[in-house]
Amino acid sequence: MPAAPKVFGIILAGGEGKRLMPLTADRAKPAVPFGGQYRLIDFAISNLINSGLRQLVVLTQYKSHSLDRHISQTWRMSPMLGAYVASVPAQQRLGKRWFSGSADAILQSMNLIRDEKPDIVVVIGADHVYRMDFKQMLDAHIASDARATVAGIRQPIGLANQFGVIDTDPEDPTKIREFLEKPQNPTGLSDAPHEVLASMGNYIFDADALVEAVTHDGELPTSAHDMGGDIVPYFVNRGEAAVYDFQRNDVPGSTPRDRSYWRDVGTIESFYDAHMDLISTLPVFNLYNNDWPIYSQTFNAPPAKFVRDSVGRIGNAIDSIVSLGSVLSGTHLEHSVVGPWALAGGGSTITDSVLFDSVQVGAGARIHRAILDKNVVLEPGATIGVDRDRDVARGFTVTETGITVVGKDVHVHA
Ligand code: ADQ
Repeated sequence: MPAAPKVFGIILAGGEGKRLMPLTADRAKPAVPFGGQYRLIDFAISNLINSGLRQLVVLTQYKSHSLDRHISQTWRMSPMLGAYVASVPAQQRLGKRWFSGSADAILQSMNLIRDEKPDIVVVIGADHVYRMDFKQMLDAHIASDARATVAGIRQPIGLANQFGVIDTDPEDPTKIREFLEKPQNPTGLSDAPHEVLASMGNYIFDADALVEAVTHDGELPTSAHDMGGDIVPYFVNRGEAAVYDFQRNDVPGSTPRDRSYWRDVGTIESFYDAHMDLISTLPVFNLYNNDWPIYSQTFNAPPAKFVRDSVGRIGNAIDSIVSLGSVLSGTHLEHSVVGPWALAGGGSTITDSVLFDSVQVGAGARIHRAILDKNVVLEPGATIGVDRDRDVARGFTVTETGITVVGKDVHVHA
């Protein structure tokens, strides 16, 4: 490995995100808005840019229009300086088929690796909320003799069936002895039986080893061509896989509370909970850490404004984030995240909720424990999240824990 290896980043952004429906009805999961002004993919890209990577491709496939637009508008870098974030759609380079899995997405994009000739390839997912200094993981990978390194984090054993579960070698705890993708009956850790070591879906490979692995995998008719299900086990079986302990990672400016914060926001519940993490008084995930900025699209919008309504009613706002362009008139806003360009009328109440861009809340309307997608309009006096049965009867998604989700462009009658 050269003293200053050339590192290339691949962001896998082609997943459907079925469990986030209806928020993914019209957009790829990495393009789902988060925290008012961000999209989920901004966390992955910000982490890589802050870690010093400058050549990044985003592999897209499913409903990628809004994701492509976001990447081209947000992540312009100078190709003249050799720095770029390029969105690469599935191109059917190996015949008339879309990507059949995340490893196939890499196989079909092999021309990018050939063109750049990197020494190391970082492959990460695009649908987690976290801060991570990949430089620290790169240093660990280079210092080891592994050809593949998987980032790992402890998670409750009850969630093991959503993750790849890592079993390390007792003699050398950096070495992966066994890797089971989404096991039904996992064994807990010896020092913490109620936890497993989960793969974060972030990998570092020696470039030649990755090319070999995905090429070999592409020839196997029975493979699902999945990074977690097939490529990681390939390296584990050859004794060439290491684990990088994310809990060791420490980005500048993090606090003891948000250090090692990582959330898989694959379900409505976890997506909602991650929003609530942003707005607690001492945030569990701190958006105000300028030492490790999370970048997003900058757009021209006036500051958020809080005024009384036309008949002089006074509103208030607490424990909330309100994005640019929003005007709240005589609204009671509590424990909520409000996206750009919201308009809320007199006497309206918004509590424990998440609003994407351009939501309009009529006078006297009430929103509680709900997620409202872009352009949702509530007529004056309309309610969401107040009567579960009525929400279900109106065709809205209501989760087991009672979060109501209203899809894009829906007009909610009183
Ligand atoms: P999952 O998230 O279930 O588990 P997957 O659905 O393959 O795995 O998604 C991983 C990433 O790849 C996502 O960013 C997704 O958008 C992207 N992706 C999926 N299919 C793709 C395709 N055809 N083309 C391009 N991109 C695609 C994975 C690992 C587990 C690990 C969890 C951590 O398999 O081992 O524990 O991530 O969340």
